[in-house]
Amino acid sequence: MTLSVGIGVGLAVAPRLAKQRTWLAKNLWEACTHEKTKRSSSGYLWGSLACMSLSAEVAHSDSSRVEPNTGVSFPSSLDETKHLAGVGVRRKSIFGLKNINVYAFGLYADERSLKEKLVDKYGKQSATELKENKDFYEDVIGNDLGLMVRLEIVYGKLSIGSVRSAFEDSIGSRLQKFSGTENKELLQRFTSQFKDDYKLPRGTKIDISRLPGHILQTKIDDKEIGSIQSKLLCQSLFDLYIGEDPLDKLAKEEIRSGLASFLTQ
Ligand code: DAO
Ligand code: DAO
Repeated sequence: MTLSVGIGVGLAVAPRLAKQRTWLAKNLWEACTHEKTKRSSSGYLWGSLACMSLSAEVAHSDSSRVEPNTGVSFPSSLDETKHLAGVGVRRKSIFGLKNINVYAFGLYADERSLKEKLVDKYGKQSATELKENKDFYEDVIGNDLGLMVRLEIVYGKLSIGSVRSAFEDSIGSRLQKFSGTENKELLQRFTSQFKDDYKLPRGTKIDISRLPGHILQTKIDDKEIGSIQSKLLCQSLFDLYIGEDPLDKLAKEEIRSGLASFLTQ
């Protein structure tokens, strides 16, 4: 009884995340109730184990989401203003030979500021319509609303030099796309926050947030290392994850559905 109440509550609080586990939950649940009615002692044991693992599954899915390629786990919410929309992985090909996983990422949005800025324009659309609506994502990327991406490093040998040259490509090309000019100075201001003596071992967490007024703030393992006020820089950064040509296509889809459901629910 206690168990089924626990499961009911777990599933109700985390409908989105629990969905992916429904198949597992259903099968375990069937095994669980079936074994219990049989009442044989070994059946009872297996039934109980299945029930325990089911409640562990549900409890887990309620509070975090694991990025499947890297096993990195992201809390479903970090505080009242940061709810996880989706997760993904940043890969990099080395000499065209093999792909390495560089970092896992989770994109968080402030549901309240998302609604405040965009509900008038998109509030009448269903989640399915919204998910296909490119204008909606352009508006999420370009508006002054709360977004954060958390990167967790998984590659153990990342050097600051390779990080700098990666953003010169990825962010640099977007600054150009959105503004029509190179913006070398802005890119330089961003990369100069990252001093040569910073270390980025596996497990380092980098939180990059858009704060009110288009301020892009970077924290490494919770320590603020710099903030830059620039709409163009914020837009270029989030375009990497949810724009039309993203770093991880599957993640973009997942994050887009997450954002659409935040606006419509
Ligand atoms: O060591 O040559 C190598 C591979 C390094 C890949 C670097 C990719 C950097 C991606 C940006 C990381 C941002 C934290
Ligand atoms: O993946 O290509 C990319 C770009 C990621 C941009 C993230 C910037 C984070 C910078 C932290 C560096 C710390 C030295």
